[in-house]
Amino acid sequence: MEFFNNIGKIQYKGKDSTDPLSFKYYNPDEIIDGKKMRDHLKFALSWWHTMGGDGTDMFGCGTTDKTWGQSDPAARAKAKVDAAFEIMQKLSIDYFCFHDRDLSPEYGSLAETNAQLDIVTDYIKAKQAETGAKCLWGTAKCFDHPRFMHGAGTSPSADVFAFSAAQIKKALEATVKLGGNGYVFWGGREGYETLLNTNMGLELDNMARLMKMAVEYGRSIGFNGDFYIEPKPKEPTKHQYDFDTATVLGFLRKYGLEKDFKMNIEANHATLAQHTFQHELCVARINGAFGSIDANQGDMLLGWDTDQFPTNVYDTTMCMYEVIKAGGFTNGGLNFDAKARRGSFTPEDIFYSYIAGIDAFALGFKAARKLIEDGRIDKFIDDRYSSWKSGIGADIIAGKADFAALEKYALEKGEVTGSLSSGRQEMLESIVNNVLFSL
Ligand code: XUL
Ligand code: CO
Repeated sequence: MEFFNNIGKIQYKGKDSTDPLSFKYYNPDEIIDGKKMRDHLKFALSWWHTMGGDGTDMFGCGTTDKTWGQSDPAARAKAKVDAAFEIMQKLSIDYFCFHDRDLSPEYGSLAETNAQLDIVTDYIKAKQAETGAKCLWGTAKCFDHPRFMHGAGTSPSADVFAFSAAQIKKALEATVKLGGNGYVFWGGREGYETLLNTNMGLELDNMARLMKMAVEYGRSIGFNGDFYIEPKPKEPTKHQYDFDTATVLGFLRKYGLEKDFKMNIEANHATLAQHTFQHELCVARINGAFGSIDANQGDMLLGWDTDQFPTNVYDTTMCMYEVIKAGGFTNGGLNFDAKARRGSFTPEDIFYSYIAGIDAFALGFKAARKLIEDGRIDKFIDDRYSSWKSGIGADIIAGKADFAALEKYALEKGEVTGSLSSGRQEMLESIVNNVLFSL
């Protein structure tokens, strides 16, 4: 059955096209640097927002029908698969990401829930064989059901911890079954509201225990991909443990998890942590922890996780600049953890919003490549640090200068003002505009 029969396969029509149902910048099969654009960008559909998100918010019910014509949960789960594969195929999206419960809901018992999930993953696996669609990553929804009200791995209840472990075990199996190259831990309710009722030390130790078990089990069933942590500073809890990339790196290193885990950086989470998206990507990159991206954007005037489709080309450019500097995606990709606004409620809006996000990243990719090719920014940075290449700078880096030697140097030198140069921020920002607007 076709769900979107008034929409055909979205074609690349170039930047002069005014057809809203066409790509202006994303030409999936265009070869750039010996690789198709689709393989550079590795776009993924998010099963939760796209297949399940109906516009419900805390002030009102859904505005769009995501029942896919079925009232029975098992039949709906199957219809969702059909609709998801149709959307991916029509938008030339090669990957999808899922929470276990997005694919198939909870039933009466964990055993029944698992058995129903198997039926759905069998069905997806068959559709993958037919279409070639791939799984970017999977995860477990250990934050929705009331049992997770105080967290999953960080719950004060050992029973909840055990239940979470069982759920993650199954979600890992589903990820491996669907060929996923990533498995995500997003903190969900792993955080706290008040220290008056919280043993933070035990909660963090337990979170690490859960992750260690996931790594051991995952590797034992043939999961060779990356585990990811997705940092987020707040929402739903006041203080999420995985605040930002730097915090998460400290956690991973304390518990010896840094070899198996990389970052899944989400744009809107970065801005909630008062960082730019690029900052989070850069921290991940320089620590060898860059993994994957949840592509979206927030609204600076709102300050919560609005998960909007990304359209800000300046941000997508600086994002792709970091991705290129990190050597491109390996196991990761660009997952649209994004939803159309509640008022954008028709089936076409799914397509308009993905086209907007995809084109914004295609443009960002092209702009980032030009920025690097142009070379002015890189050369400026290189020159700015030239004092580290010879003389006292080279001695410091080589470990040849201690405090006594540096004091002698400074005393002989007197003042340093003469060797300071301008940071030229405004000039550099104007170079970025120059590159962006001459694409
Ligand atoms: C929540 C969020 C999640 C994760 C997966 O803010 O981003 O959807 O990406 O659990
Ligand atoms: Co996310």
